[in-house]
Amino acid sequence: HSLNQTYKPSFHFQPHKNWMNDPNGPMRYKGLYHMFYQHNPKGAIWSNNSIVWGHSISKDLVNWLSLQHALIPSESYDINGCWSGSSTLLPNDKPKILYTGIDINQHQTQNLAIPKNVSDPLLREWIKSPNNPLMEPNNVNKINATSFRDPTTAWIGHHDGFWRVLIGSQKKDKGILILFKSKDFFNWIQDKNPFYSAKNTGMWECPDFFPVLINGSIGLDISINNGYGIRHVVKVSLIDVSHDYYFIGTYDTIKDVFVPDKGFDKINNELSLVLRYDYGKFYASKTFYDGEKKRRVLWGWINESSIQEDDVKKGWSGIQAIPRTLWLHKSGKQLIQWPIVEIEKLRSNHVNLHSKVLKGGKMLEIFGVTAAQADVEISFEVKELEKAQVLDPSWKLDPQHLCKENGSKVKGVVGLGPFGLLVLASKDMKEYTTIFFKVFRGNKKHVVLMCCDTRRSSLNHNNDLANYGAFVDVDPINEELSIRSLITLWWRVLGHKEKHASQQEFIQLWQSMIKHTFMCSIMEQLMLKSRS
Ligand code: DQQ
Repeated sequence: HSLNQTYKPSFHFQPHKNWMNDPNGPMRYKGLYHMFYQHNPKGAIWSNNSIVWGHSISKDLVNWLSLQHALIPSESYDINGCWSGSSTLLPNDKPKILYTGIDINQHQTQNLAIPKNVSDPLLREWIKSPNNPLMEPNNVNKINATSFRDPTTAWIGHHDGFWRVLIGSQKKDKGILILFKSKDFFNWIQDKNPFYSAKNTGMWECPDFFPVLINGSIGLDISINNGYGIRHVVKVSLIDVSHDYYFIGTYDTIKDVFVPDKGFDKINNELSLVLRYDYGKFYASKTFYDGEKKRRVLWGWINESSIQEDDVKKGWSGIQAIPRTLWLHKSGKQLIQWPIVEIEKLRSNHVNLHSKVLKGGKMLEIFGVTAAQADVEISFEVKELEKAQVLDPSWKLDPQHLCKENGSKVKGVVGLGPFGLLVLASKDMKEYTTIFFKVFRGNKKHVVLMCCDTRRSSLNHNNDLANYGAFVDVDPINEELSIRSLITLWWRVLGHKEKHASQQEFIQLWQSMIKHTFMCSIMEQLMLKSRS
């Protein structure tokens, strides 16, 4: 039963119905992509005792076939939920899942599951190890029993042959990554030093750890860890602020610790200086290495913008962001991301708008986009850059805040900006989503601000109508400012009485910018638009 494309967004991964959150254990196995996810099969909202691992497979990361659940709560160590985790491909293509179980006492334990039949490329059935739980909080290790979860993909240390895995945790207000080692994947020993930790950050959820090439965009298997020419990335999801932060640094294979580069060590005192994968809604993300295509692919969860009552009415909640290929920029200072190329095969009817001059306060309509999905590419060449306002140092430099100033003003352009797109504007202009740039003059070069304002995205003010922004490192003197925006317009007839059913439109925007150089920021959010 493949997904009925009429009723599902073509761009985004989601289950047939009900609640979904974190991506879990993504991998490629015997020519198929596997995607697991946190799922409540009983309803469209979160459940504190019935979360399972949903499971789907795909040949291309675009079209998905949904399978039976891979893991469901069944044993004393996971009876209150099968929470997030990762998969590891052991030598000779032996997949294993490590996941967090919520036990009868609501304690968090780490457990192993293996395929019942490795010759089934669909890996439909998973068996929980009789040795479970493999890692658990106790009086000796003094691990916080309710802050001990989300194992990473495991990697092997080539000098000692031991497997290693990281578990997210917290000690007082300090986020920590606990390292466990094992010779056989069953018996795991806790390392005395945390792999990495930082003060004032709270619990670190869904950690991710992987190598990146210093020079080039191809991906690397996690077990490549002592080669020349690689750096390492640690990602943590901060529960208090619901964002995913990453650090680039060195993996010291002897001490078994991660040492962030200068500039990435700011998390202790200034979170806003640490880079995020995404400046919109994007959480609990996880990468995997796609050995076939030699790339590292990033998945992340986008939570709903509607309120729970509406989620229950519509029968589902949560989507996964478009998978992105991810690599290190040649500067070594940030990661670059771009939607997987496969998504481009969904493009069919081209609508072209030739170069036009956009005057201050004027709007241009793009006619002819009638599809339910659109993949929009647009670029702006900015004239008269010298007229850009100077970025006054006394202004608060929080980009989200700067986006708010004048952000909602579509007309009345002052200096350079805002200019950009009004997406899915209704005829009466009562609803639209604004994606725009503003250009300022900085000390040495121009400062480009990229914003997404959803305050007018819906007339239903119960929705989260947030405002997003980030600075993007491009130089408008030498290059155009470009945006790619993936738009899903999805409606589904609600309720049983079709005649009286209301229609809802769902818009999901993917936007980013790249132009020969930096991939600078990505914002992605789900917006709910309702029409009577
Ligand atoms: N979601 C899972 C946890 C994880 C959290 C539970 C992050 O394992 O820490 O569904 O969204």
